[in-house]
Amino acid sequence: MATSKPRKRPSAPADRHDQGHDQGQGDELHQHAGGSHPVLTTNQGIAVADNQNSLRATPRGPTLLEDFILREKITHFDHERIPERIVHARGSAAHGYFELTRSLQDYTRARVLTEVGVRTPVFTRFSTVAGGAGSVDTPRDVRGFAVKFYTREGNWDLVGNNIPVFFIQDAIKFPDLIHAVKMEPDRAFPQAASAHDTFWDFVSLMPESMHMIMWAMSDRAIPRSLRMIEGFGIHSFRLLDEDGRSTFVKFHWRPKLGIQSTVWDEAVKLQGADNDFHRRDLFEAITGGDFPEWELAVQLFTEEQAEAFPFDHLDPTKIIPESLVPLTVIGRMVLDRWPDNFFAETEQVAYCPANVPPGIDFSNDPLLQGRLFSYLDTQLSRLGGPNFHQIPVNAPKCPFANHQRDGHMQMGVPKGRVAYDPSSLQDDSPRETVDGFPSHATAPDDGRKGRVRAASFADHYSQARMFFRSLEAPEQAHLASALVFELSKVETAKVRERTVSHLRNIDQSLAERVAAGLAMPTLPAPAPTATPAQALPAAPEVRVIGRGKDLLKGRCIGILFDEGSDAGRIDRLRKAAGKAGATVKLVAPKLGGGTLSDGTLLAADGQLAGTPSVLFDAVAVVLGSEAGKRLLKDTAAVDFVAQAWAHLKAIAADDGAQPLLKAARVGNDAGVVDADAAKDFLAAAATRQWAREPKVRTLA
Ligand code: HDE
Repeated sequence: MATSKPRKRPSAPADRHDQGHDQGQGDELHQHAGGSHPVLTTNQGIAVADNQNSLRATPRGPTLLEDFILREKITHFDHERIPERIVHARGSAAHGYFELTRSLQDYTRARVLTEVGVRTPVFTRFSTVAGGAGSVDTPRDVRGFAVKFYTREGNWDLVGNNIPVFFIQDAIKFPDLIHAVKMEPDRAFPQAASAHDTFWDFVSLMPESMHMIMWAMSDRAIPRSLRMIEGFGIHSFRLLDEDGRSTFVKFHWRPKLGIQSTVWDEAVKLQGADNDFHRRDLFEAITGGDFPEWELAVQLFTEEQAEAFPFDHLDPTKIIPESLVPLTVIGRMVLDRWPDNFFAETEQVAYCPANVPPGIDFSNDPLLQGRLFSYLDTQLSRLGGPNFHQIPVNAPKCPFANHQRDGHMQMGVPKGRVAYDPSSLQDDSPRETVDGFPSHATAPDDGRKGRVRAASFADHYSQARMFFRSLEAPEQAHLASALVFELSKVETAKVRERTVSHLRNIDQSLAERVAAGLAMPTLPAPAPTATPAQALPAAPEVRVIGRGKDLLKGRCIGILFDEGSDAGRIDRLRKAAGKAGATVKLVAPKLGGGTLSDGTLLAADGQLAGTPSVLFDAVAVVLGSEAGKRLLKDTAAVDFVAQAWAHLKAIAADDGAQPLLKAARVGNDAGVVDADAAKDFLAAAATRQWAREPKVRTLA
């Protein structure tokens, strides 16, 4: 109800919408009940005195249609959702900057790649591909890695993934691929999962997807953190120098924290423990001042070099091994600011691979060519019209001007009579640039039209084999087990068999392991192919193990304690872990924590029942003997330890925790240490205990 308290003049609110408004005018009328809050108004600027009750005919009578405050509020609410992205719907993003450390001026005139030391603002969005906007963060899936550089010469969008190849060679297959991987249309499940018939039916009929399948079934597709994934532009692009001479380029992002993955059982349990595991991790790191960072590296090569490659670099199912073209680091990206508003920024950001400044150009990769069309097209309907470039997160930060006018949600107020070109009536109307730079490579094409696939795109197995054979043994076992898991969800026997028939062309041992994991009575014949796999040198860069960094920075250690826990021990562990760069979170059966051995009260960050050990990279269990016995009756406590053991994590435990370790069937290895051996614990916590894996699960 309206208040009768004295009214004060409000101070200017940060989120005040002043657009199109003569500032200050009417402010004396917008006074409110006190304090420094702005006055609540309708979208028309009418002050609202009662935001609790709608207008009624009588206190218990009907609501009146004339209540424009209610109608406006509900109407706006009814339209709050926009269509989610058809792919990459679930994402998290952050602001930051890109700083060039090495000039590419010999190759390009794009200033973002030639001006060393200049910090270009960026907005970077990470995403899963298959799930809807409200799905989980940790399914087995490719991760999107899209960077918008607000360069001085206009926006450059490098819209990549965390895997350097793709499923298909031609954009015309994209709707089929996505229809096959998304939930099946009749039953509307599974959500955010490739483990179902339609996906495997499609890919097993598309041998070109086999290299990508190797990556997607590898540990790359179950990352520990978005801060620990690589990013790839995938396609070859071109760089153009001042004279229009072109060099091919592939872009790579490499995380400063190294690459790190989860184990599959952990990823599955994370889905229950925290739907937002990756989003929260990124949020906590950035808002806590621990800014994630990536190196940008390039592979540069000429047309002549490309012709000598044993594959076609225009085929997006191929990588260029680093042994062939090494990486050159040219800059770094730091993400240092979480968006102020998820919808306004992360949801409304619109990336498009066609957005390139002069000096960066496209190759003829047929997948890239299709993408150049798709993004603007989808955004017209997703964001409701042709003016979405005016949304702050999408607008260039350099001046921009043209004669495009009107349309839905036009936010600008163009002045003058001239909205065409050429014109002579207005001196300040925009004109074409006079620098004469061609902006497009001038390579001749032979001009024969046809719906054809180049013969150079025909080898579907060599790099798939190279990938599998380059992995470390535990990674190979994970990949084989992932295939067994996925195919075990496939109901149609012929689809399982057809998939294994491709595996035979990739690696016989892999096919045998998967067939055994599925208990197939006979091994299917190899899939027919005119282009059998060639033996290629190993490419160590595809591994995850060994390419991570044994760092505590970026990792999180959970300490489980309870009433009576040893105060000194907890304190020493916390200090040592903090000094080594890890985050520490305290877990107790009750959020209020407990009174420690020295009489101090320690509160927890998480309640045991809702804070399982999957949320941590390593755990310490510090319990007095009473609590140690008490917690034996709590499956959440037993699981806390058992899962840390099963997920190959370091465990530090004191005497009081030993009964719990016994109940959790924790064995002995270098990763299980005494709670007082902080140094050993932290060394073990910086990595995974791969040697333990055969003790804890049967892998294919
Ligand atoms: Fe995309 N993709 N894509 N894609 N893609 C979209 O654009 C598309 C492909 C990627 O955080 C859509 O605004 C086609 C490869 C990312 O907002 C859509 C083809 C790679 C994102 C679209 C591909 C990507 C998208 C959906 C095959 C890695 C999320 C919503 C020719 C290099 C960007 C939207 C963000 C989003 C089309 C294949 C990366 C429909 C047609 C290959 C990271 O336009």
